[in-house]
Amino acid sequence: MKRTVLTLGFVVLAAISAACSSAAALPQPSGPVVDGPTIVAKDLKFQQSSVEVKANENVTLHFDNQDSAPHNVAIYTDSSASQKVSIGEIVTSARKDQVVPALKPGTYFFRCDVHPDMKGEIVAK
Ligand SMILES: [Cu+2]
Repeated sequence: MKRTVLTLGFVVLAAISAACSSAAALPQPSGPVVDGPTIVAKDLKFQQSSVEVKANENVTLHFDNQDSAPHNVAIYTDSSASQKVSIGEIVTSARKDQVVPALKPGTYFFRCDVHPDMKGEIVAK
């Protein structure tokens, strides 16, 4: 009986980790990367409601989470958050760089996936 429970537990764990890794699978940008803006999270808000990046270049985004709450920068094509562009790692009280793949000129949407009320826009020019 104990062995069955252990085996079941392992199968469930394996299924969960498989689901997580496929959900996180976004193509990693290749080629040169230019430096980009910093986005600060503080008091459960992004301190920048709009940041600008160079269009058509991979950009390093600097995320600075000054909260003890977990946040990330998750970029989507628009506020429906249905099409992912770049999903940053969720961190707590830490800085994290994130390479955003080259964006065509336009306005994109970002939010914290943990707190979807935290949001802003990224303008690629
Ligand atoms: Cu958050």
